[in-house]
Parts: sequence; structure tokens; C-alpha cells
Amino acid sequence: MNTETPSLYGAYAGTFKIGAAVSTRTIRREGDFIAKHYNSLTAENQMKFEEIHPEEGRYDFAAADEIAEFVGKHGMALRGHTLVWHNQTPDWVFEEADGSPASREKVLARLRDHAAEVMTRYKGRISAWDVVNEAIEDKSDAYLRETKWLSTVGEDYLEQAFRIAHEIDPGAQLFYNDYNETDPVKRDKIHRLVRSLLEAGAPVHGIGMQGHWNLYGPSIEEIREAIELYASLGVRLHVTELDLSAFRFDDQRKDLLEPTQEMQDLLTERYEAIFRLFREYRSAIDSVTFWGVADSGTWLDGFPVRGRLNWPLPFDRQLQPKPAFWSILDQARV
Ligand code: HAH
Repeated sequence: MNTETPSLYGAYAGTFKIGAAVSTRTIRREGDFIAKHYNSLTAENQMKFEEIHPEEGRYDFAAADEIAEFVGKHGMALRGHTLVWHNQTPDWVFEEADGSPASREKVLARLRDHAAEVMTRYKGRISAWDVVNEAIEDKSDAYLRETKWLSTVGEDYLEQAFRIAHEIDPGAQLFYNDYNETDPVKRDKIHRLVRSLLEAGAPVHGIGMQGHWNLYGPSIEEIREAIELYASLGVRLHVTELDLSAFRFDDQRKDLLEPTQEMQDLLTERYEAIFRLFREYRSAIDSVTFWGVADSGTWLDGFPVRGRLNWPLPFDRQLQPKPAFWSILDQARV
């Protein structure tokens, strides 16, 4: 009897890529497991601005290079995450030496330097870049998030970022990436943003739906509506950061050391329904990436509630497949 677990990406070959967020730590410790199940990787943190370019003129590519080499060795895809974001970006980018706000020209020049250095280094190896991450405000009455990119450069900072990225690497697919992307109000704002970028002639090729969802929502219908709306813009879709928290976002409960049986059953059912839906839209979706390789490495341990464990992925803390894994696998065959 063959008891070996089948490859997750193998099961979805010809449908879409199956990816995971990794770090140098996870590729060193769990390299064989990662290479078996995933054919696309994203650096969870190690390609972010503050990691790669902590001070003006000083770049540190050691970790990013190690990930890119692993990807090359295994013939995987690599997603670049991320160029323009309000988090994990050092303050110097937006400041003069005396701490006052830098001019629009200076911030754009720094963005251009950064993008040229990073995108050129991985040209031909990073096939898709999250050029801008999370630029839309969550509060329903506001449109763009108030960030230092917005206050220093102005409202066209997204358009500028996409134009710069395209000039530097014309072969890369350029994405706008965001979370709460299925919320009807935020969804419409993301749609409006990407539509206006396209109308201005900006080179936006795709929308990244992060997919930080939970066991209770969003509904399959809400996810479907978001996919339909985004795909109607004629751009490609990547699910970039999929995980299903065991808790609603405002649930503060901290008492569990293991998921309840009900949580495990819901995880199985939700992953099954979500992958059934993704498969239905495979003509629009090219890639589905989990935010972590297994529960042992999830960012949701400790976020948004400190000291709390979570179990959002199809593999457990021992890298063993959960029933949710088998339900995802079943959907590949139907
Ligand atoms: C994502 N933010 C980021 O894109 C990623 O770079 C980071 O490692 C983790 C998650 C998502 C997010 C959220 O779901 C809720 C509040 C703030 C940010």
C-alpha cells in the first residue's frame, strides 16, 4: 500500500500554482517538505523594504538571495513582496536628514533606486511583484489609506509606482495586493482604484487577494462576488496570503491549546468550499499561496491576540496533512 502523501501542487498542476510564504528559517528546516508541496514561494518578510534596504544606500540581500536560490534549485515560481507599503518601511524613505518630510521628488527617486536595485537583481526570477500593498482605507467613509507615501508623494503615488516597476522589469507581472478584499465596501474601493489606474494607463496586471479569512467568513458568495468583480477588469488574480483563522477578527479568546473538533471540521469544510470555488474560476486565478508552510510557522500565533495559538493551514505543527488537506486534494480531482 502506498501511504505517501501526494504533492499538493502536483494535484493542482494545470489548474493554478500552489504557493507558501517562507523564510530562510523554514527553507533550511523544512526544505524537502516545502519542495514537495509548493511550486511558488513568497518571502514572508525578507524582501520587505526594511529588511532589504534598512538605511539609505545600504542593501542587505543575504536572506532574499537564499530564498531565490532555493526557488531556482527547485524550479519554482517566486512572488516579490512588496515594494510600496505603509508597514515595514523605514522612516528615512520619507524624511530629510533633519527629520522633516522629504519632497515628492526625493521620495520618488528613492522608490526608483530601491525598485531598480531589487527588481533588477531578481529579474527573470521573480515573475510577479506586489508593487503596492494595502493602499485602501478600511473605514468605510475614506478611500485611500493615509500613509507617508500618500502624504509625501500625493495621490498618484500608486500610478508612479506601477510605471517605475514596469520600466525596470517589463517582464514582471505587476499586482495590487490587499486584505478584507471581499468586504463589499472595501471591494468596491479596490475595484475603483485598479480601474482608475488602468484608465490612467498604468501597467497593472493583476490583483492580489490576500485571503486572510476565518472559519466563519467571508461567505463563499462574498468571495465569488469579489472574484467576479476583480476579474471583470481583465486583470489576472492571485490569492496571495491564504489562511483561515480559528477566530473571528475581534474574538479575544485565549484559552485553547488545541483546536476544538468543531474548529477542525469547519476548517475542512471551508477549505473544501473555497478550493471548489477557486477551481471554478481557474481561468482567472493563476496562483494560490498560503501564508505559511504549516501551522508551526503561522503569523496568526500571536496576531492579533498576543500569546494565542492558531491553526489556520492544511498542515499541522508536525507538518502532517490535516483532513483539510485531503479535502483540498479532493477538489483537484472533481
Ligand atoms: C499582511 N497584512 C501583509 O501583507 C503581510 O506582509 C504580513 O506578513 C501579514 C499580513 C494583513 C493584515 C491583516 O490581515 C489585518 C490587519 C493588518 C494587516
